[in-house]
Amino acid sequence: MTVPTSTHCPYCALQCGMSLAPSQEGPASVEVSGRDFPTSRGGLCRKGWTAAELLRHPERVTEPLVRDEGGTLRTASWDEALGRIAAAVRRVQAAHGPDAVGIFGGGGLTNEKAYLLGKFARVALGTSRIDYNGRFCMSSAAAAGNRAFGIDRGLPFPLTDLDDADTVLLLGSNVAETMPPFVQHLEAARAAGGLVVVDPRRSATAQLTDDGAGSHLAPAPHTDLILLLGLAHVVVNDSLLDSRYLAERTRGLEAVILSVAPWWPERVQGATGVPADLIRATARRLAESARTGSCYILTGRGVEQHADGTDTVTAAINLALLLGLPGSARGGYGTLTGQGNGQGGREHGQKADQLPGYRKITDPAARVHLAGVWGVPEASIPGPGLPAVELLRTLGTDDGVRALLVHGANVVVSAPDASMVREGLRRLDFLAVCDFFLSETAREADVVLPVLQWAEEEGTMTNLEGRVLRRRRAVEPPPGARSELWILNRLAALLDAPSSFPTDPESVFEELRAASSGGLADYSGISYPMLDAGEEAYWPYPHGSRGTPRLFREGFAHDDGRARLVAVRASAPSWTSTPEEFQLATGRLLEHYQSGAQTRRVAALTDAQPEPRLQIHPASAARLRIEDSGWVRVTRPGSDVPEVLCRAELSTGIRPDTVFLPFHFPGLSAANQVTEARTDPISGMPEFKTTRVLVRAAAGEERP
Ligand SMILES: Nc1nc2c(c(=O)[nH]1)N[C@H]1C(S)=C(S)[C@@H](COP(=O)(O)OP(=O)(O)OC[C@H]3O[C@@H](n4cnc5c(=O)[nH]c(N)nc54)[C@H](O)[C@@H]3O)O[C@H]1N2
Ligand SMILES: Nc1nc2c(c(=O)[nH]1)N[C@H]1C(S)=C(S)[C@@H](COP(=O)(O)OP(=O)(O)OC[C@H]3O[C@@H](n4cnc5c(=O)[nH]c(N)nc54)[C@H](O)[C@@H]3O)O[C@H]1N2
Ligand code: SF4
Ligand SMILES: [Mo]
Repeated sequence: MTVPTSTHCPYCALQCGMSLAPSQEGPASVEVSGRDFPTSRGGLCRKGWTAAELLRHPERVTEPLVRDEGGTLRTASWDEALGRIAAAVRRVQAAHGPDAVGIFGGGGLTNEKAYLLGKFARVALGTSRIDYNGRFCMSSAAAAGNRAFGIDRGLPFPLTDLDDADTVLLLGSNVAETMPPFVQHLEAARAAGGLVVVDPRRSATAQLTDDGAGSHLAPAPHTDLILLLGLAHVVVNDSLLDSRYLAERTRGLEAVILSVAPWWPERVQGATGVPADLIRATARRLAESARTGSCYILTGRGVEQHADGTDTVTAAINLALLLGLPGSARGGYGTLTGQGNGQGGREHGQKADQLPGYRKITDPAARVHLAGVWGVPEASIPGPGLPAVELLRTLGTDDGVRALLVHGANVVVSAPDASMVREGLRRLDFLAVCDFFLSETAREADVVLPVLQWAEEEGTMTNLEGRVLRRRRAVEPPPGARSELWILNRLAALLDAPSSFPTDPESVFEELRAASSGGLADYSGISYPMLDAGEEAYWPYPHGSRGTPRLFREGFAHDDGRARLVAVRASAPSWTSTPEEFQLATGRLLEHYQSGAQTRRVAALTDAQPEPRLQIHPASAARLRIEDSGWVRVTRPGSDVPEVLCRAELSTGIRPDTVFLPFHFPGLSAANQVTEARTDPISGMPEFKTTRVLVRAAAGEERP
């Protein structure tokens, strides 16, 4: 009998343990089961259970495709497809310089692929223009973490530490839908009545606070910064701060005390809609738990994906520092990373400003180190490129990116102001997309290269705890598909690139170890044999050490070992809703993953959620004569972007001034048609979570 393969789910950052056994249905299929693993304890969500259906899906791309003269995609040999890419790269770079070729990567790529992609950009293409969809996901929390702690790791502690928490403040995160097996780690806090969920909607996660399990704070969208300043105000005002910790372990207290002074609870109530008494009670609960129990503050995309996301996360970290939590045994602060390799994907060089090991591309010592590992002159490594939204904005412009290679992202659906992005892609001289499905982005391409799916490849992923995991091959890939490592190797050869581009994941990992050595995200002590023997590996894991499950116990990563409290300011919101005008919040449904390129192809998931619905409060709907399941139009006033057309879902679980739309769907109902490409000035994170929109019932003739 064949032994089942131990691996992890392909989708989110929880990286639930999975076991893949050979299936009765033939050698190309596998039976999925949950496997004991600390984050998931045998649990899987519906997406995980059905992931293997995509391995032999009829719509899978299994041969290279090239666009013929008539404009249609036809199958081609690997030689022809790769030859076209190499020729286009040479042509565009000869005419417009190295930066005219760009790369857009993804946080779902294994560490090995992300590393080699970053190296390919700098060494084979000599371009600075590389960034990835993690910019849409993690960048504000990363920027805030770096600023406060000098390092950015999603959870600086194992997830199972939450099992003992009596209070958890969860801001803008809907784990009950986005990481269902995570919910078991909130049981202790719920039993103690201490789960506090902050969300403008009564989300599935907010409902976990019912029946005495905690409280739900429903601020107006985009007012979390004020709410957090208000909570800190109460902590300061009631003398609930941990003065000894603040004196010994932090800097910047005085400025933060001044910055929270103007946000007394009644004023915060006026701005956010959260009752002043609830603000006081929440702050006191947090402080009591920090003193006598175990208290965690966690953020998700709901508070991060804003034009002031970095400052909002900073305010959450400040609150945690005031209570003495980060680095203590009594709790901490963390952000919940999103994509399968959301953590590792940002550590090894596919971010515009970074080199492997979470090094700064502008740091002379980092450049010398990488030049040594890669065997290239330091001066040949380009400088920092452009963050994702800016990079996409330059597509097809005179001095912008004119040829783009996409690996693991579906920007036509998931980038803000998506119709602008589609236009940009259409202006390009050349677009190549690596994917296993003809995603909406791949449909725009001149060349599509079929790559391997998770159960067909070896590699490593770094989960939301900063723990490095092994992804393992359980089935043979379709004969026409190739690994991305092989593709990068072949393209590098066609472009006469210096250095080497190994095709075997373990060899790439060995190089990544050396490349990351001495960096913040040091993986040099981690190896495949060690992971295969079942050892736990949390970075930083320098050679000869034992890894770091808990960061900050000894000190923070700034030179003086202290954390920084950074005073942030909020302005009172100027927006008031009118009968037709709402704040549009966007987010996720349990059944679909991201742009839906994968999950919209799974019958059970699409049957459960076939289309997006605009969640709207019945009182608002009645005013606008919108019926449940009736068609609505959503527009962004003052813009000429296309409208969104979808059905309404009436629900008392949302504020009357707010509407909510999931972003997993393409075409007329794509939420990102109306979102704006406005970004956080520090992180480059787009404002996905609030857009001012007009909503109206669609007239009869407007309905599909
Ligand atoms: N089912 C599913 N699971 C996923 C994914 C998926 O696509 N589908 N994607 C994975 C990835 S990449 C990520 S990043 C994570 C994201 O995981 P989450 O952060 O949990 O997901 P979202 O639904 O984007 O946002 C969470 C909540 O933020 C709320 N929100 C919106 N605006 C605001 C606001 O202004 N303030 C506050 N406090 N809350 C607000 C929304 O109502 C929503 O309930 O999920 C991962 N898991
Ligand atoms: N309005 C709105 N928009 C959002 C968000 C939001 O909350 N609201 N959330 C944002 C967030 S947090 C994220 S993370 C982004 C994600 O947005 P996307 O970049 O659209 O993410 P996916 O749908 O996962 O796209 C991954 C694509 O790569 C393919 N793929 C998967 N694995 C691999 C691989 O190993 N190699 C290659 N070459 N291809 C692969 C998949 O088939 C799919 O087509 O969306 C962002 N967009
Ligand atoms: S919670 Fe995330 S990792 Fe776990 S099964 Fe669902 S999608 Fe996969
Ligand atoms: Mo994400």
